[in-house]
Amino acid sequence: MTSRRDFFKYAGITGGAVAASAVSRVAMAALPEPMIQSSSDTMAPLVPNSGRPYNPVVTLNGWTLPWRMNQGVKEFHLVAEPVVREMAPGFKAHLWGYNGQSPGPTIEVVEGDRVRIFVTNKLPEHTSIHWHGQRLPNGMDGVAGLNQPAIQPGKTFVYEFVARRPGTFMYHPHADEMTQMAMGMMGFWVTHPKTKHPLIDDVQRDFCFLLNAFDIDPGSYTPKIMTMLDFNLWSWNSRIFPGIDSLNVRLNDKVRIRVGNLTMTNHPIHVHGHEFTVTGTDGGPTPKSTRWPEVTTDIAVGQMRQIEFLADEEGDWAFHCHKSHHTMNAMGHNVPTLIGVDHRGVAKKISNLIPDYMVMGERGMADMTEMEMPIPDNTAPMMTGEGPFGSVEMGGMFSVLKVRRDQKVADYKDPGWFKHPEGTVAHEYTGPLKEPARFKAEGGQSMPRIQKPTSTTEVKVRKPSSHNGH
Ligand SMILES: [Cu+2]
Repeated sequence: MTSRRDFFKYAGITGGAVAASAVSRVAMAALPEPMIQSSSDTMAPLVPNSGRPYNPVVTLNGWTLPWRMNQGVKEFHLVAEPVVREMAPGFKAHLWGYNGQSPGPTIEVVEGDRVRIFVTNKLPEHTSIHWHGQRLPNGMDGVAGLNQPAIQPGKTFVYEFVARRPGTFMYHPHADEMTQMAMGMMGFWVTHPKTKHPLIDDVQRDFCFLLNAFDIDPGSYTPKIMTMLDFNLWSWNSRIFPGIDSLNVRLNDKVRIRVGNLTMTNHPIHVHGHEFTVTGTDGGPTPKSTRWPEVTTDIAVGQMRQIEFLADEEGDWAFHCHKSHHTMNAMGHNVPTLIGVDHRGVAKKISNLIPDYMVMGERGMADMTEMEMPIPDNTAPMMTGEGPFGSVEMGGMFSVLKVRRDQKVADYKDPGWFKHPEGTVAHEYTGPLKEPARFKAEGGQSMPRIQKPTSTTEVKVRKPSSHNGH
């Protein structure tokens, strides 16, 4: 892999926008040079330097694939290959993806563009790509066996179609799908409108990411591909909190976030401090009459949702999946609830036998974030992330929407933690505490009983054997 990377010299890829329209010297202009991304950072939006103009998206912890124009056709080159993805600092996974990363690069085109995509298969098994949601000729739909022969290892296929309708799409294999999606093969696709569209508003910030999930045992690198539902890593673009970059916007920006779900369960995606509307699905922009305010929207398996809101409240706002076990990282979850159980004495005895033994959960699980428990190498902590007030106690599908008055136009840099105005942070109360006024059975503020019970009813317990013979 290293020699191939050296060979292609991916100049200009690190730390910012990538030069578009690269033409390979070695491929004699037959194929667009495959751009490879080695970083899992959020790359700056790729402002188009050829074709129709548009306001580009920002892929969370990802990037947009440069293209070249070839006689009016936008040409892209995707390489399906094994990749190493840093899912969070200190935790790397051996996945499959496209052009160096999982997910693959975002493809951005304009409504009406003729698009040609070369797909080179460097996986050890056959693959194909399905262009989820697109209107296209049936033979370009990418279902191996049904619409085309599978792309064998070492082969390159060409897909070509016109991006007929604007909106939010994704791509993924339709060959040995369970394995290939469990390994991280997927990518985002955005088709921008050609002209002003009555149902598509201009926005100042346009983010996109895919929901995905992996089952990687603590201390190992490769996902278990036979897992159907019980995944242990819930990720956005194959990143887990605190590895997911924040969404940094300027106060009063109109913000669009596009999300696609390629996991095997639904995710109620929730934003704090603002209300949004769902303005589009993978079926296209939604009619205005169907839009209502929400703070959470459920994204079902195989669905895409586009949410929009005015970022008019300054601060660091949590943005996450509302399933609480999806904001945790790999853990053993066959753990009994031990809240209220006093372990003193027992722990000492056990630690004589097992030196690393630790007590978990007698006051809830928050203690876990403060404990220095030995964990295997290459394992993400279960709940972590240092915030300005301590541990955020989160993992998985969690990030922060940072709304700042002084964030510059089109600047996506992390502004750091929010500086709260004086007197606007919840704080400890140190004054006198009154006895809480507890409810009385009678004579309180509740409706009085109509009549006093004349007798008390007790539950009668019968032995199972006494059921016989009646
Ligand atoms: Cu979720």
